This record gives sequence, structure tokens and C-alpha cells, in this order.
Amino acid sequence: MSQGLFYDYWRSSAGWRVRIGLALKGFPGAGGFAGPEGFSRIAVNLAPAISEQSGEAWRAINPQGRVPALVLAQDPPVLLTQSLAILEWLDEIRPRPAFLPADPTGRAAARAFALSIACDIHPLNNVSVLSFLRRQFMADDAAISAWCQEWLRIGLGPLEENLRRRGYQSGFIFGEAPGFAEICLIPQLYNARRFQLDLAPFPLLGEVEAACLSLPAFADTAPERQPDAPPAQ
Ligand SMILES: N[C@@H](CCC(=O)N[C@@H](CS)C(=O)NCC(=O)O)C(=O)O
Repeated sequence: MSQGLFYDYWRSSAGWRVRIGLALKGFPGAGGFAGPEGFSRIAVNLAPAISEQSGEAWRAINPQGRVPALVLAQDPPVLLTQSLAILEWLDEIRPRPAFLPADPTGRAAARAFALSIACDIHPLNNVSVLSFLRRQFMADDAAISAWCQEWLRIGLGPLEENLRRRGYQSGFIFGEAPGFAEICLIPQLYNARRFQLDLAPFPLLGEVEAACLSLPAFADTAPERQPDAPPAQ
């Protein structure tokens, strides 16, 4: 019997946030395998040709249709959605290691960094948004790529500047350990590469990424390591 079900998709960057969160908090199974102390991971296939997110079976569980989601094994079962709400919940049920700095000002800054990604960058590159651009405005691959790169550049630039102004040189952003900011940033940089954005103008964000990917909680939960990822070519 696991703690519940974790609905995810290998290439979902919001899902990767929760995989990292579960791993940092020491829940077994965050890398994609079930365990009695962890969450059993169930893949929802978001690939355009399959679009399980629009299917009745998944909508009956999560009316919003998005991943990630947790269904806690309680009576009755409890649905948790929205990656940042799930991360807050994880931080509340297992306070160590903390996802936020101790001081209120640091907490606000770390939340702002994470929200810039989760609210201002990620939604514009989402599957449903890109599908609508193709369907409604006949956007081809080049147009989709230009769209994604534009919003990524506009979003990542101020985050690079944020790090420069705080005198960041290496390691984690808000202390000795990764938290909300890094958990949102690393999957977003993965997405940026997927959309062929040149990351050379963001060297400090690259430093944060290197520090994070040296940790198993980030490396072992990477998209390609998930059981529903297609085999490497
Ligand atoms: N704000 C939500 C975003 C969730 C979300 O949009 N997930 C994407 C995958 S990364 C999704 O399910 N997309 C389906 C769609 O766009 O139809 C969160 O942080 O959990």
C-alpha cells in the first residue's frame, strides 16, 4: 500500500518539479517506481497523438486535465493539484530539508523567482497553448519555435539579472540547499533546450543548473529517466 498515486508525464516540467520535491523530501518512488512509503507513479500520456489529458477517464480524476496531481490514499481519497501547491504541502508535512529560506524577505524572493517561472513562462509554452496556435492560426514548427523562444527569452532574462544583482556566483540561489526556485528553474531550462533556445546569454542560470544536476534528486528524476519516456534513439 503506497501513500497514494502520483499522476505525471515524463516530459512534463510541472511534473518534474514534483518528482524533485518528492525526492528531496525522501519519498521513495519519486524516480518512477512504487514503494510502500512512497507514491505509485501513473503516467498520463500528453503526447499530441494520444492526448490522455483530454480523455474522460483522466478528467474524472482531475477535471483540469493537467499533470501533476497527487491522489492521497485517504478515505475518501484527496486530490492535490498544481505543482507549487503540492510542493508547499510537501514542505508542510516534511519540513526538512526546507524548500524556503527562514526569513520572510528571503522567502518572498524565493517564491517570486519560482512564480516568475510557474506563472509567467511555463503556461505560454504549454501543450494546449501550442496546439491551439497550430489549430487556430496555422502556426507551423518554425512559428511555434519562435513563439516559445520569445517567451522563454523574455522570462529568463530577468532571472539571470536577478542572480547577477544578488552577486550569485555558484551553488544554490537562496542558501545551502535547493528549494522552490531551483525546483522550478531546472525543468524550465530543460524545456528551453527542447525549444532550441540559445542558453549562452544565461551563464548564471547555467551555474545553478550544474549545481542541481549534481544531486540525485534532480538527476534521477530527469525526464529521460522516467519509465514512460521513449527509449533513447
Ligand atoms: N500550473 C500548473 C501547470 C500544470 C500543467 O499545465 N501541466 C502541463 C504539463 S507540464 C499539462 O498538463 N498540460 C496539458 C495541456 O496543456 O493540455 C502546475 O504548476 O501544476
